[in-house]
Amino acid sequence: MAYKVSNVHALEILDSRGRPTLEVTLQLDGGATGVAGVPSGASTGSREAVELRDGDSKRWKGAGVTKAVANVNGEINKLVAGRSWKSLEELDRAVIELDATPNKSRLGANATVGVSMAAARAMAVEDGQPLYRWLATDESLMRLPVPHFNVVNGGAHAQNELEFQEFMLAPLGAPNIAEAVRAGAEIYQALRGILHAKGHSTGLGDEGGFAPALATPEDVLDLLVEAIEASGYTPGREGVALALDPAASEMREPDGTYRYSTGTQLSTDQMIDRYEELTSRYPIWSVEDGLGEDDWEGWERLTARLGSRVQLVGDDIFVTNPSIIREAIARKVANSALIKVNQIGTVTETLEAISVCRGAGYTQFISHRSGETPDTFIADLAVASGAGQLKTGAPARGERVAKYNRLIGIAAENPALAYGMPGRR
Ligand code: 2PG
Ligand code: MG
Repeated sequence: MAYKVSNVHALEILDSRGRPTLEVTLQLDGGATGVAGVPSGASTGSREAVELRDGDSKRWKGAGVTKAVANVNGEINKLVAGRSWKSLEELDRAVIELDATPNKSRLGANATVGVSMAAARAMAVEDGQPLYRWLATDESLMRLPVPHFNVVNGGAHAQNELEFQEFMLAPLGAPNIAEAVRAGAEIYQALRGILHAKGHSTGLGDEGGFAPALATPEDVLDLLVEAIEASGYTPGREGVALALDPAASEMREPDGTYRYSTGTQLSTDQMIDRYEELTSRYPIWSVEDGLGEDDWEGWERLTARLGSRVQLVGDDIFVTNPSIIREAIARKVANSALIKVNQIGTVTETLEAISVCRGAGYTQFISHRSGETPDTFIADLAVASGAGQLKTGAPARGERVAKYNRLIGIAAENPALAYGMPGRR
């Protein structure tokens, strides 16, 4: 089966933060069309594939994406249109070659990932398959992921003092995705009530979580446990567990310490002690980016200390890059990788990163970006890969809810699909 592309083109549209991003449309000769909205991060890893921004201070303060749009409509269209492609991989590899840089800095990873996502969608339509089934390399692995609802936002995603970026609810023990979504949303509403009653702001951060003026992670974790119990759920792995993304690269100082905006400064080993204490005291099952992207030795010690009982997820440190993940596996750094399509810039390389993790027994955690569109590609990717976990913000705000709703739709189409982490049922 070959896919003949007739045209690919892009537009500069808005993302959920009101910043410009790309919408890419790819058409096949047979009439099938795929459209994709490109996500964009705020707390980015330094080795991510490059998001091409115009740098023209007269438009969007330099954040415009007309150059990336022009690369899709020009060079990339010229390469892919009018040709038959055997597979998405063949098309992605050709685009990577056309870019000819190690990090997609010439064409822009925002251009290449948009083309890749739109191509996958169009190819699935041509084959008459839903995207999740078309993306699956082994259908027996497919499952509905545990949604990780980011209900309190700090760090680069909010204007408060809270140093940790994300506090998530993970209904690991829910019987199915619909009940997991209900749990997340009920606890989110309960949390709003609790914050309000205690006189805290219920204003929202970039991912739809509350952004109260709380100072320490303990303050937030106490409220989360209270909200879980008040909603009639059990805190912990059998019920609703907690997950953190401190995004510690953002706290890293040039002298190698970690600084909280409250002034506290901790060494790597003090940070590790802190995670040991927090994960013993609270029902936290997963910690992402507990240390900075350049603190590989610290990560080795963190993994040796906590890796047998806590999921330790590499985001900024791995940037969905298969070669970096291979290096991490060899060095026993982390036991899980965050997976973001735009960090690496094509769907093919994203699938490769997932398979490298799987081969080494590292879990895979599919993720949105803090800047999103209503695009639901990652919900399908999570099901297709069988990763078992997806984080896509709070159970509120259209661009986040769209993904959770897509999972509910996929479950309804496939009543036999299992829910939860691989190994469960
Ligand atoms: C993260 C992400 C998504 P950003 O750090 O995991 O929640 O944030 O998209 O800003 O990098
Ligand atoms: Mg992260």
